[in-house]
Amino acid sequence: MSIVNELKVGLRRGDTRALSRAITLVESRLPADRQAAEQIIETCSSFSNKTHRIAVTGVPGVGKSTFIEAIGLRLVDAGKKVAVLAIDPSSSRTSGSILGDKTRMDKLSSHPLAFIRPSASALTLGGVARNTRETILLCEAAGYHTVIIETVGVGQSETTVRGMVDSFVLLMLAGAGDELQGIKRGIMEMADILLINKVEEDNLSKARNAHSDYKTAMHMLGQTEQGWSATVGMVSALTGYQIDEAIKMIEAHFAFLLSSAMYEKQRLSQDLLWFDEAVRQSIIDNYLENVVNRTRLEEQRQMVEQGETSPLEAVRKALNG
Ligand SMILES: Nc1nc2c(ncn2[C@@H]2O[C@H](COP(=O)(O)OP(=O)(O)OP(=O)(O)O)[C@@H](O)[C@H]2O)c(=O)[nH]1
Ligand SMILES: [Mg+2]
Repeated sequence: MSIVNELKVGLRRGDTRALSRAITLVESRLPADRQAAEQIIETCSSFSNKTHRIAVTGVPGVGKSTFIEAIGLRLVDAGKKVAVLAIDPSSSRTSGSILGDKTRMDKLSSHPLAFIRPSASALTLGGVARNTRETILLCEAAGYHTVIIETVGVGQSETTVRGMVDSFVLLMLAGAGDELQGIKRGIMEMADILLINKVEEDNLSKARNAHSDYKTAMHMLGQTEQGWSATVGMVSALTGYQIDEAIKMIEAHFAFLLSSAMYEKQRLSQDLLWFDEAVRQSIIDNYLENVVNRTRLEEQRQMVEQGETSPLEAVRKALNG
């Protein structure tokens, strides 16, 4: 059996080894691997089985991994298959080893219904987006109904991830100095559910104030593009405080998407976004595959560096020969 068929069969059976191998193909930059990956991806249907894609974001250390483990454990205990993907666009600097440690999620990862994959990718943001979308599809093909994506709250990765998920969960801290903790307004606007994490006895009253402030702030921001009014809650990922309520909030958003037909609409517009990005990426890849193009580009680049030509002229020469 060819590797492609072997992996397709493995995925259909929900075999995690086949899933890991398929993801490795998707992450590979070798043309032969990419071709195999595309053949596998093509057989993964996009939204026939109404899977739920959830992003969890927030500043470093806010408790994203701990929160994902807490909700993930409850979901698998309820018999759901949960896949967790972690994206860190900056992980190229750490070769992923630190990320690997941080996303261990020990209890969840040892559960037979959970699959955890830190995506320590040294690719460009465009590459991260491409890999992650495809990885989501592979997980769904392997029967994971819920796919949770952890992303560091640094800005651009959020927008990319927002374009891949159904529900966007933003974690915040209560009273950590600045009211919005450097979380940009744009990221708050994207949130479907905002949760204040690390709410424990010693900061309960501070958290209640923050809760009401954030409720006002989210109300002022108005409804999301899908016509949803963001909900705000308080949790402790560590103690489990209101974790069941948080799951209910996330599930309520999912139910809203399904009942309003926004689920399909959002996924279709995300597919369009994917198409546009894939076209752009493929044009770039095709161009750079050609050695003559690469050489010409490098020559012109050096000329710009040495002030021998203007950037625009260099572009024209590089692209038109
Ligand atoms: N007290 C308390 N500590 C928490 C809670 N959630 C997470 N922590 C702690 O906060 C630290 C960071 O938690 P992580 O889950 O790794 O945070 P993260 O947002 O995934 O961090 P990065 O992946 O580095 O961005 C750890 O020491 C956790 O034990 C909580 O609800 N209460
Ligand atoms: Mg983490």
